[in-house]
Amino acid sequence: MLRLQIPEQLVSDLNLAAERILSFHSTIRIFSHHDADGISAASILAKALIREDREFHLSIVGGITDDITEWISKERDELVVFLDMGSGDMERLSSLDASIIVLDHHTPKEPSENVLEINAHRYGMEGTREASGSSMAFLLALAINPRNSNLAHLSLVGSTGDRQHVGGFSGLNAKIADMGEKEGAVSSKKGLNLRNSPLIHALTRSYDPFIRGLSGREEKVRQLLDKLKIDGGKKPSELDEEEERRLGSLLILKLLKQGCRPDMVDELITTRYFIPSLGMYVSEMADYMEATSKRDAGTGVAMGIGDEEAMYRAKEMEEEYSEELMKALMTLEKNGAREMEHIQWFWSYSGEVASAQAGIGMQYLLDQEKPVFCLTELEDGRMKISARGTRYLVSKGLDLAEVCSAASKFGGSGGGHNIASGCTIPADRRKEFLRTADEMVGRQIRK
Ligand SMILES: [Mn+2]
Repeated sequence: MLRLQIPEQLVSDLNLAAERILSFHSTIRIFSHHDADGISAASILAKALIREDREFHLSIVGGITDDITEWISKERDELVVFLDMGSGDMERLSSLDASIIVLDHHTPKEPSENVLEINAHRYGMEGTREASGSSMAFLLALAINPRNSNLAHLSLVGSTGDRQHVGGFSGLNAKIADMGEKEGAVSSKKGLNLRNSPLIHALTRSYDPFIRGLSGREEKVRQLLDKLKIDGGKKPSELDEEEERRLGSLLILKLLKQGCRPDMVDELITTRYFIPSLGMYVSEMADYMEATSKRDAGTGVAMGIGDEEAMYRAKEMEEEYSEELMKALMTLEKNGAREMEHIQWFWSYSGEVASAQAGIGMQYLLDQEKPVFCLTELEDGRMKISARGTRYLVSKGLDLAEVCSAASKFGGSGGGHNIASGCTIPADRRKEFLRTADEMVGRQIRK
């Protein structure tokens, strides 16, 4: 534990949580968030508990709803752990008659005496960038048993799912990456940020980075590789230095031309973490996790725990998911977003890929001076909104968690991180909400 050099208060809170878990001899109830980070966090804790021969009941959920709190009361769950969520619902959780542990990295609200809340922000860490739900779960796993250090790769998978790898891991994530390398759970090397499949496929299916006029278009990719005299059957890791340089410089040029910010362009050639035991990159596994979060979260957890068959199923899900996402991104590439004074927004027609479409669109396709709001209509008359900014906009004062929290004024609810946040509102309040968001962002960025 101390090998990681984390604040003493955090160590003692983690030890307290670990003690509560290890001294509890009935079924532990776990709820985790249904995204790549939440599923990775769940796999880490599940694996740690399996190793201790403990019983648990795990659910992957979208958020803490009344159904969940009622369920906990009805089932008389005595020990409940929330992963990658909970800090936004402290009031609701503190009224429950159970021992509750929250491991989170979202912007915290008021603390509660009844809940053991271990939130990265409360220990001087920048939870948006330096620590994910998975890093917090990994710390707990270490407190449960130091041998869980060999799960470090899952922690990095979760952090990557929350896009904390952009610009290189920092803070707690960097410490975990170091530990993972020492343990042999990961190895790192600088290289092109593409999937490790034949270049024709890797470039055609590349959405992060999304390269205008190239991503999603196999014929264009072929032409480009012919021009560069590079064999499209080679994987990125098989390129010699000269080929990598030739391809890399051309892609960098394209990204600059399409208006990407330099920090995003730098991401094209970056430190890549490989998981030797699984034969895949951390970023690939994060993509698999993301796909399972949309299709079958149980498969993601099983993959995280180490089920080989689940890994194949997750790979299939990722193929389908990335195809859907590519279509959505190409639509955004063609149509762009609608501009307001301080924000931009667009409709997404696929709820499954909407948040990824917003995040990637923001980074590679849209106006870099305004955050984007992506709107999806839900079946029940409500509307889901995903808001995404950039680090550059956050450095100018943008706080999308504050903006999305304003959904409560319109009969909705929301919150999240300064750079990425979400909310749901009644569909008929859309215009009012967007107007309010536009004003709020204008005020934040002017400050
Ligand atoms: Mn998270």
